[in-house]
Amino acid sequence: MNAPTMKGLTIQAPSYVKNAKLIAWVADMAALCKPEAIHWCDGSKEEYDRLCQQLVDTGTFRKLDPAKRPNSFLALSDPSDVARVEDRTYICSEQKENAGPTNNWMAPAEMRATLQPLFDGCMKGRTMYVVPFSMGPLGSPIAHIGIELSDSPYVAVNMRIMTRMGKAVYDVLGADGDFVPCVHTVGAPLEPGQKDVSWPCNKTKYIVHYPETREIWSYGSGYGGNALLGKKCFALRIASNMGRDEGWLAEHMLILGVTNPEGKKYHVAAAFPSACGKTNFSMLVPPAGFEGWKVTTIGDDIAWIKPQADGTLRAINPEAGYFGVAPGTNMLTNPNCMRSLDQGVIFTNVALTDDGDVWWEGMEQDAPGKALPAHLIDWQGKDWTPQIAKETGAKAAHPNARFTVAATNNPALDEAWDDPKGVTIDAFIFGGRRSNTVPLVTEARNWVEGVYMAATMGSETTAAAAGQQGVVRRDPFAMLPFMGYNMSDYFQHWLDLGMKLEASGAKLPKIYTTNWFRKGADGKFVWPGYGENMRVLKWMIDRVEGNKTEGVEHITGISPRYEDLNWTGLNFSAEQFATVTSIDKAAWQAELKLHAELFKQLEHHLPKELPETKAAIEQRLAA
Ligand code: SAT
Ligand code: MN
Repeated sequence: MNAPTMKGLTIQAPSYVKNAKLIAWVADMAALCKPEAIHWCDGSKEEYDRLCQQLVDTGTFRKLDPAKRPNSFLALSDPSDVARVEDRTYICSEQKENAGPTNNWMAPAEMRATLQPLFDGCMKGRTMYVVPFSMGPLGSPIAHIGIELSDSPYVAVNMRIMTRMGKAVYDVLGADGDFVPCVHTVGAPLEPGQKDVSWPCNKTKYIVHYPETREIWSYGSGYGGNALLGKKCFALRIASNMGRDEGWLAEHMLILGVTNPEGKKYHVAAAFPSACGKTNFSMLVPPAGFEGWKVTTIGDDIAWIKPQADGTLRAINPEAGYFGVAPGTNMLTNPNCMRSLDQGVIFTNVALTDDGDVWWEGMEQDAPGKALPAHLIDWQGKDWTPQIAKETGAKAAHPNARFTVAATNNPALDEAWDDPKGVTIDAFIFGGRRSNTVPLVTEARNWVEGVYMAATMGSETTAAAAGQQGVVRRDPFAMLPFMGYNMSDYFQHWLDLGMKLEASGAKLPKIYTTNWFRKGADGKFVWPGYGENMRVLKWMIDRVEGNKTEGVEHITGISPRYEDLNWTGLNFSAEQFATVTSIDKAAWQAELKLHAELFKQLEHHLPKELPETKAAIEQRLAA
């Protein structure tokens, strides 16, 4: 039964693959995509090493100097394939309203008809990798299984780092277990004798989700968020649909553990948009003045959160690795991350040094005396010198250059990071990137006010997505690019969950908003950020612990006064504090107009609690 054949191609599944539905699906996809061969990934170290060597041989990878960066590789992408493509990303629900006004939509039948000719023969001359993966600890009641079919060995090796990938997944899947089918192609079939390029991709791109049938189809890109389908496509867009139907949450959130000097441990889940410091915050090193405090990482990008019978919320990190932004990472901004990158890393689109190591802008801010490298190969494979950079502004690393690294490389990894039960969430943080208006930190007075603040969050766009950078857009819950259904229904889902937990008599997690990014009159960031964010985190934790510290109420919630934060070890004046916390009435009036615009756009199914909360803010503003 394990060997249906298709046009001379034998779908010879390994004997440990018992799932008939899976085998039939692989056969169907092979018949459609017409790969030259099929490779069933077992997830072993040998397989990983073999595929990496193959990527070196074909020119996709360069092996870095093993003395400087053991077991590490650099991939330089096609210059057109460097970020997520939001305008090519679709939620193809049966009803347009279920995708909602924030998503691109096409009717499933129409999309299938569009994709059919693109996928027909798309893997010619290539190997189709069958990549079995678990999002979440294998067998965890919160975890789910996916199978990605991809013609990219780069995807296969990245998936081994980013997920629990390999043979053991089939034991959990069994003969009739369920999985999310994920099909990925770079969309670059090879004719007989045609030489491959180092980063195959296609100008045409489609990142397609069918929420009702829980399928993912990705065409034309080899880049992370478009191609590693366990991440945004499954763990957020498809999983948000599962969560809505089953009463749980799939969120664009890091999860950290924070232990106070008394030894009491708390867990915080924090949503920031892409490339706004989730990895840094999740690996935060408490600064001087915070002796006895400890921060540990459970996850750096995605949280799956399930309410329990006792009214608590339990969260897991569905991923097993970090796909983080390299530029700006250094021993000052994120020492734990730098140490994570010592070995076993896949770098994408950073620069190559002449001695076989990697470099990126902002790598050595801790060594101000240190000169720029005299020569590099930049992310486009071109010569780079400080002189060229000065003349042309050329960046050595792409601003969205990434590293892929196993969570187990992280010296601050939480001992419960792989616990199938997950951890109990005590507080949520929502943080946008805003040069003005939004204060450093605000505590919501209640769940509804917290949902309002998250729903109306704005953030300046970053290089994580193709398109214009630095423009403020509404990014509700930092989920705008990742929401798998109607945004207003998602707000309702959050409100319903809060009501349910409250009714069970449970203590609800507190909800905070933060903004590390306010700028002064000189256009520079005022708040030092990074490890210093511990000062804000401590205030939150002390508030969670029975309002051990004070704050002051204002139009959108409660914020600390200068004297409410611990300033030991940092020179930060009351004036500077005022610059990052002041509430400018005119700015907030303008801000509320933008909330009104958002609510107009999301009017279908918008929960009435949101405009009610807005009205209350307006009243306070007018008072
Ligand atoms: O590029 S990814 O989607 O993998 C990362 C991100 O944008 O958050
Ligand atoms: Mn992300």
